[in-house]
Amino acid sequence: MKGLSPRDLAEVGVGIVLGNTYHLYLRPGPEIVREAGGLHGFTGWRGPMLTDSGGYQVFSLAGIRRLSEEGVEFTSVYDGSVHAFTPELAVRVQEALGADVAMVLDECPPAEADRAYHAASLRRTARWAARCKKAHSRPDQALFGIVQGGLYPELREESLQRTLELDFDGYAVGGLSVGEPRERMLEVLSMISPRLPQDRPRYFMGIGDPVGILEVISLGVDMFDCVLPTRLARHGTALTSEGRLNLKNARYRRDLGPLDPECPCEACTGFSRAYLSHLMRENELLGHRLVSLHNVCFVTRLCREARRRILSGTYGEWMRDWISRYTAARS
Ligand code: PRF
Ligand code: ZN
Repeated sequence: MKGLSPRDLAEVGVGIVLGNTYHLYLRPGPEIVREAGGLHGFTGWRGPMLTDSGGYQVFSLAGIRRLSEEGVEFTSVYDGSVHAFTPELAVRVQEALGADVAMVLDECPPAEADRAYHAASLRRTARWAARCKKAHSRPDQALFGIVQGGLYPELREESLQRTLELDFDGYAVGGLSVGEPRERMLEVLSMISPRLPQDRPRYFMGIGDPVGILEVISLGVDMFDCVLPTRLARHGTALTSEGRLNLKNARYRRDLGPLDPECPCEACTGFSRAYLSHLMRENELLGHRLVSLHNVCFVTRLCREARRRILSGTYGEWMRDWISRYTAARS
């Protein structure tokens, strides 16, 4: 987590941390992590961890690449060196990293890919998923499958069936939140989600804005991940119950009130908006850290409240009110 220590994360109640196979494979390399006792030993975060397979990063970050039945060849974002991932290697690396949950190697096709591309891609992803499952050997690590198929209901259906057949410990929905309209995303999710087994976690890959989080939860999603809370923070944007607040805005330069009066985090209880605004304008590390801590605290509290509302049977109503407050224009 950029800028935050395991103690920070524990303090705001974070439940799980994600690591990226792509980045950790390139630097520092899986052997160094394994020798340190896996990601838990290496990072000092003792709570649950998940690693994404590297599939998404290869397709979203890499320059030149070659895609074949065997796997995917890509260039490092760090030094341009050429590497290749196969399903077997993605599993071997994730076993060395030692997170509690590993993901299959998949292809997340670009938003503009056509139907024929998606059809061929999801079938290859399904064959890769079978190879991942076969290669996976750590009984103390869960392995999740990933449903692809773009925005095509019949392709999602095919991907869903092929993924379910392989019997994973949990199921992710990939290939969404890649630039398509929200309604389309929710339509596809609402068709997949009810068909996923009740007793396995459902993971929506790559969503982190508060409204999106609440919407996918309403469709049965249990887990999600995104860099958004910390990335926004480094640009001076705080998440609050009344929407996004840009601390670099001139109106906060003399605002001695707390960032978010409802938030118990260190940024909100120990500092004023004026000081945080100053830190952000000066690009100070402390500003990045405090706003990152706040945004992670905000999302974590939101999820805790969502869980409470689900249990008390008031989720739908609460979500509608919450979203209208969050999206009403800041005065
Ligand atoms: N696949 C993997 N990781 C992902 C995605 C995916 O499709 C997405 C798509 N939103 C985010 N992260 N492996
Ligand atoms: Zn806060």
